[in-house]
Amino acid sequence: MPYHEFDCSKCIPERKQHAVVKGADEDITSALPLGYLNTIPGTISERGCAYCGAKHVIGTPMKDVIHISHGPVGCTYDTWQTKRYISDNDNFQLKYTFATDMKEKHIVFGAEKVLKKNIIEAFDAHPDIKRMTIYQTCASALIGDDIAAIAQEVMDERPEVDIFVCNSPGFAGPSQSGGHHKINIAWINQKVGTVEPTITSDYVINYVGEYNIQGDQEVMVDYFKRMGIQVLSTFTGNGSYDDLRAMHKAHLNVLECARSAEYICNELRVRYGIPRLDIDGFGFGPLAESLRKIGLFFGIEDRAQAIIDEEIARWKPELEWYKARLKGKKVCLWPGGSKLWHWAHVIHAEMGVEVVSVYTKFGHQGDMEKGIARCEPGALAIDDPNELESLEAMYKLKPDVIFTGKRPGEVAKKIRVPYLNAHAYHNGPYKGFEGWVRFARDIYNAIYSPIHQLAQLDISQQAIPVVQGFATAR
Ligand code: CFM
Repeated sequence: MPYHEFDCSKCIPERKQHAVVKGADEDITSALPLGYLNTIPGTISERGCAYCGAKHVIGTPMKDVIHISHGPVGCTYDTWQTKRYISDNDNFQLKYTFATDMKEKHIVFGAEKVLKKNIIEAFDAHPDIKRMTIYQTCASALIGDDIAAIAQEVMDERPEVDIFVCNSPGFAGPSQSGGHHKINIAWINQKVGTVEPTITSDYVINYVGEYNIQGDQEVMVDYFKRMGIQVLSTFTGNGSYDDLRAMHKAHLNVLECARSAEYICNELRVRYGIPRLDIDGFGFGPLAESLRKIGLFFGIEDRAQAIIDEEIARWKPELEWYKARLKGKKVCLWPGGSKLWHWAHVIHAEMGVEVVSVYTKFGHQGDMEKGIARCEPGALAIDDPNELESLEAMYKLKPDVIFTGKRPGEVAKKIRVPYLNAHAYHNGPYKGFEGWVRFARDIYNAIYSPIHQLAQLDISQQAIPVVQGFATAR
């Protein structure tokens, strides 16, 4: 059923179809908001752009690479260090950011020369790094600089270096999701198959759609290694550029975030015959099932089961301690894409936390469908939300905590609703058995922190008219 009371839909009637409440006996599809469309003009969307999706979600977690943006400095600077994709390469990929710093004169006369100068300067400044990715931005795309030709010139002059070019300007899609697609396809077209790996196991995987947020990748890779599996590459968290050129030699693609990386898995299946296995590293149940599935594929279920038994025996009592204290608490689960369905059911099942709302900034309809299917009737689903809608939802639903990003999170704090960072985490990793307990601990700390008494946290005392006043004042 549509969420008719939304003030925002009074100003922008089209928004009505983007916010829907799951009814008691409706089939799921009738409770689906519209999704993955261009943002409606007049709403202030929380989405990122296609450049950001390509560079900051997928490209830059690669650890042994100089990542350059060919564009004005703001594209690079304003997106620098907004994520926490750590690496075991002394976090080189997080410490530095590179831009060609295009100015007005470059827009008029072209910026290919300045690009080449920057590529060479960057390599010379970091003599140990021989790999580079270059990202087109709106500015360099509009003037038509031929980045691939410049990259080839440098590779011809310096045979020891290798450069990947990603043409995904900000306008290449309605959101960051357009950029995910573009870089997936660009990587397989340009780089996969250009390095031959050393195979050391009978069980060889690529771990795909995993970005090592606060160490997620390292936790999961540890399980795979304990099963005797060789992880040829990780696309792309803590991933190495040359390992990712060898993806074509894996026996199996183990896919974590399908929203951002199913494209390359599907292409690896078509071009190289490598099967795709979707897994889920969040929550004891889904993770155990995932390890079993991988074990089953290779005929090593016993190894998977041994790890599951050991880890659950070790961590379950702690999870139960938190569950007893979190039971019945209400959360708005407001991430960007696939975390909405990775988390919805398992937060409820394993921590007792009730999901009263899901939203996705850029997820496709399938993501929302899976998310809503995993919520109880009455849950509010919002596609491509804006600040006003989030505020109204918090006043009406009165959640105990919300899981979202920094910007909407700060808005929540202003009305004294505690928030956890669903993107970069608070004290992650959150994947793995241990990680899931860390997540429960962060939720517990968010809800029970004594700071809320000092700040007189009581959303039930705060009236909705504040939001309506907000709307009318505009
Ligand atoms: Fe996949 Fe991600 Fe997500 Fe995503 Fe993202 Fe992210 Fe996210 Mo922030 S790749 S869709 S574009 S799981 S950056 S690591 S947390 S919005 S829900």
